Amino acid sequence: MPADKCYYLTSPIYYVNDVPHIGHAYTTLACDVLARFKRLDGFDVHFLTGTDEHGQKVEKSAAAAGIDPQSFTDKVSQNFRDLADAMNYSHDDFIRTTEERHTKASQAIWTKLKENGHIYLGTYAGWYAVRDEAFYDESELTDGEGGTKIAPSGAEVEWVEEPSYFFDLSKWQEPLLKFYEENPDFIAPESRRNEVISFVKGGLHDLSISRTSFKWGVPVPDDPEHIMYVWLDALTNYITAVGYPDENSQEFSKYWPANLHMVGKDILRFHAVYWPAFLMGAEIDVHHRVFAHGWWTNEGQKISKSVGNIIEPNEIVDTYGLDQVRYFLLREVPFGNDGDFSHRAMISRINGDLANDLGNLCQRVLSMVNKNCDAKVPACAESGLEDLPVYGTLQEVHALLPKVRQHIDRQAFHDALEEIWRVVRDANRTVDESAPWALRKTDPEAMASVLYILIEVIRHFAILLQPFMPQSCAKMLDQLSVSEKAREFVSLKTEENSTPFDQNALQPGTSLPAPEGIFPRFSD
Ligand code: ME8
Repeated sequence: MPADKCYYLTSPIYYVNDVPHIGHAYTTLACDVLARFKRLDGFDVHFLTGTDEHGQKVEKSAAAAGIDPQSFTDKVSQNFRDLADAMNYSHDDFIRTTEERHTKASQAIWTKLKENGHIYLGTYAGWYAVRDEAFYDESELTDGEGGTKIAPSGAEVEWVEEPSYFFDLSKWQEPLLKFYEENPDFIAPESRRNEVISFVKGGLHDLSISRTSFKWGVPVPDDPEHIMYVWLDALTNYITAVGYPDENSQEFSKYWPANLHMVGKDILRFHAVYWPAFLMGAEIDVHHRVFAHGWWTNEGQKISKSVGNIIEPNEIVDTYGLDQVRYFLLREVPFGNDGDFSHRAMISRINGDLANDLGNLCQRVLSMVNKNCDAKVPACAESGLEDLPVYGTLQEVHALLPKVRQHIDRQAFHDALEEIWRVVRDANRTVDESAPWALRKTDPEAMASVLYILIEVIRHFAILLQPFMPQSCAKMLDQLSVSEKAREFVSLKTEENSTPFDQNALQPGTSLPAPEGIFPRFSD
């Protein structure tokens, strides 16, 4: 497969000590939709997710739970695997930073940076927030209660003073700015790109990349009293998973540099400043793009364990249905912006977009076919179709894939869905206009043609929407008797002026199962 037909994308690896909530589910969901889309579009996809298991924060949580860190991480990492199952993610690999392959890769990148002269030994004295596993400048802090100091993220910081290895980040200001300039799509959305550029223009300090005050992490090669800074360890997961340090391996050559690191806005700096600098320092190609999406709140409030308002993905999936939740999360908020989760908004999407628009279209068209066409794909006239109102909808549906592809390539999931829904609504309007139920007596052949075109339209929606709602679309495609191998995007017609008749179009005379509602209304 040529390299431009390979697609490697990653979610963040999550801190194991958190209870997985809707925010974690969201980032990996966006990756899942993208991965499924690319696979259906003929790409060789590698989709990575996993857990970040080292560092002081995890060590503290294990101590609080009264168990050793390894047993602790074994146990809690499972919560994120369970989340992946519950959300129906299609990842190809789930990495844990406590795996042997990862220790090897982390030590290898360290050694390479050292050999290249980018690491030196010194003493760190400054502010550190264990919650964020991040260092802060005095100037970034505000005063908290009882004389405490608070980082911009809200985390409390502590004063740290200890021997430490440093990475010469200050030397990377110019190379990074040049890289951003030459790669205008590297950071998205645009507003985030501007933030990163002005941060880098403000000057970079060398970065402390080892600690001696705790033990839970990857030991520094040749100086095991030092533990690698958890972010250097964590970021390296993206190359571990494709075979680093074996840069000649098939996996590495095929998939690296990654096409996309998907992250939340809180960790953009690590992915758009530190990680490219580490990669450049180790003479490894830099990833193509980082997308930093926005932040979810719950009914207007920040989501946090201490506030006690965590939205557990399992609970909302049980209440509303898996595909309904997947649809809602990517439709409700323009991807990149902050968003607010509210039950009212969820119900409105389920009853409006899913039940009234798409569900109703499928249900009424398939019921008419079942009743009036002997439960078989009806025959369609080969000419004179242009005069039917549904013909315009068919042409629109044929033009959808290239438009949706463009939106997906910008990670504009909401625009992709809106583009499809514009045609779903149009299809419902043309069903009313064509009134196939009235044609039954007056012109049964025209009725058959109208219904044929409408089920072709539905076939296109079902194929296109699979990345977002895999289970529901599989049901829709089963109801149209579409074979497994005819569910990829090559089976779609994509020319505006084409008629439905090609080898992948539904074959008249094919038996169809009795239709069943797929998108029920939600009532309290
Ligand atoms: O930062 N809204 O892990 P983490 C949207 N281990 N997204 C949210 C969210 C919210 N309210 N809350 C969390 C780490 N997220 C590091 C990452 S990567 C090499 C290491 C999502 O468990 C969002 O993607 O704190 C955010 O970036 C991520 O969870 C942080 O997860």
